[in-house]
Amino acid sequence: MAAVLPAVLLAFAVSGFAELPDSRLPARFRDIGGRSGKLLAFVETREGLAELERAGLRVSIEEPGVYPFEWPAGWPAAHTKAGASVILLTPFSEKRDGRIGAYTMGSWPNEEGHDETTPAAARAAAYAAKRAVYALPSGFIKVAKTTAGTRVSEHFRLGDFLSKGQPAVWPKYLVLDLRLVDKLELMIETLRADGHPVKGLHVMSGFRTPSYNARGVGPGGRSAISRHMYGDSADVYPDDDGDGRHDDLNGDGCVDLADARIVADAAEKVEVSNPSLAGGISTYPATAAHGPFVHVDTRGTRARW
Ligand SMILES: [Ca+2]
Ligand SMILES: [Ca+2]
Repeated sequence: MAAVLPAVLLAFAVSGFAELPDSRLPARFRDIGGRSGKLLAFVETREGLAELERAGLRVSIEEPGVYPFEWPAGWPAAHTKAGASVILLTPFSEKRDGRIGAYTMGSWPNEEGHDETTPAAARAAAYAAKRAVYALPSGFIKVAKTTAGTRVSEHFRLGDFLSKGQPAVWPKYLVLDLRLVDKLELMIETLRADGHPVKGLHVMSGFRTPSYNARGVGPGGRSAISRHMYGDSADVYPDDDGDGRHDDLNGDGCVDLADARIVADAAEKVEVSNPSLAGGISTYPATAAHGPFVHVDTRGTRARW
């Protein structure tokens, strides 16, 4: 049974917008839209919402989930986005024995009680334990069938980033760093500016649950400590012609790494202009299973392989 989503009203408890308390708002909230200006969602923990309330906003969200966002009257037009959403994360602690409800998540290699005992998992755990960028997610975006189509930015929806697997299980749970979405939006913009008027980028793989990722770990396969489990990675390609493979961007009649390099170059340019979105960029050739694609992430430091 599809429940009607309650509208959310964030209203200033203070009077007069002449002195809009922008400066009292947490920085992430003042940065609406991200670097691209195209983000359409806020992802908050319960503590984050409490912080907004302390800044003078009234928030009427009780349950974790995805809600339409109503802009307070008087909010500067430059900040407002039609169709934006506010997302309250499901706390990480809701995951028990590797599951949240009927959804299987597994456990992160650096999570206490991780049950993998392979040498690869042990090495991954040791590596991640020393690095803050591998901190466990603060929570999960609960995605119902009815909210999978929710836009997180101009060109991307929540459903684009869901882990593969468990097709019949709803709700699903997602880890998604909006800085990744911001980077993808800037890549689209850059490709267009460079003479490749792509409609968007297809996300071949976004978030991977640790249990899904673990199935592909091995020589030539996935990393045991893949950034995809931390929600800031996507494997993408432009697919305006909808054939399920990378488009022939350079128009030479074949689809290969040269086309993927055009997308990777766009990501490089985005990083030069936006150091805060630095991370991994790599092109991958076609195999029997898929066409060429580009991996991008926003791990915070430059990585190439
Ligand atoms: Ca194509
Ligand atoms: Ca080509």
